[in-house]
Amino acid sequence: MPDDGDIFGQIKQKLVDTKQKWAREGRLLTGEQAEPVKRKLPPGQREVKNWPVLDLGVQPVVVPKEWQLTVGGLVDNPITWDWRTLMDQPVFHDVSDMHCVTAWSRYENRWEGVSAKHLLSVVQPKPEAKFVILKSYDGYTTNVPLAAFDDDDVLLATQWEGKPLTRSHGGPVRLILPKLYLWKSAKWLRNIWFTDKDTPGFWEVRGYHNVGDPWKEQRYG
Ligand SMILES: Nc1nc2c(c(=O)[nH]1)N[C@H]1C(S)=C(S)[C@@H](COP(=O)(O)O)O[C@H]1N2
Ligand SMILES: [Mo]
Repeated sequence: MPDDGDIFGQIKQKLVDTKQKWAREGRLLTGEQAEPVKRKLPPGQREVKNWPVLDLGVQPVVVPKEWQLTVGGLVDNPITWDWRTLMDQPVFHDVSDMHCVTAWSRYENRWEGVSAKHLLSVVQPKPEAKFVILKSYDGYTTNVPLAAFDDDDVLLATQWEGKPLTRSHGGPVRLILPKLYLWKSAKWLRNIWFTDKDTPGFWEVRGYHNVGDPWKEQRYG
């Protein structure tokens, strides 16, 4: 007990009592032990600090003024967006990791663009739509389950680390779908097609996995 009885002494004693009680109860203890390890990577991946460029050896020149995105197939409201219309959509920011099937991963990329959730709210896929086919200005295609496209961290990216997406990385607009290997994230995005019939894309018909979840190491198959 404090013997001076002043208000400051009493408040302090209350804090001490609380901390002592927490210590007796073992507050916040998990009962687990851990080594101070680096953040975990998906199997077989290594971290890089740079951002490698991978494509088919063709980097189409798509200037914002001429860029258009058409979204159609099994949707209630097919759309064609030009750059100005894209810029009128709500801005979405996110930070996420990239995992490339060639075994590099890059942590915490800061993205800006338009969220897939917003796009879906505009086009309204029909209940029969189960797959999304992405087509690009270089002729590249890739397919993803609608359930994977319809996720909080998926976006049509226009900026990376506060700067416009460069041509080599798929500018002016590319998909970013962080939970699947990066080959699913179509660069120079041109067309999004909703379908009830899955259609394997460029790499999927060449031996890459149809889904491509890095945590399950779905590289090939
Ligand atoms: N349009 C288009 N998108 C593409 C590709 C491509 O060749 N064309 N390559 C894919 C592959 S295999 C990878 S690993 C990533 C690479 O993206 P980056 O060059 O920005 O790292 O883009 C994917 N998206
Ligand atoms: Mo790739």
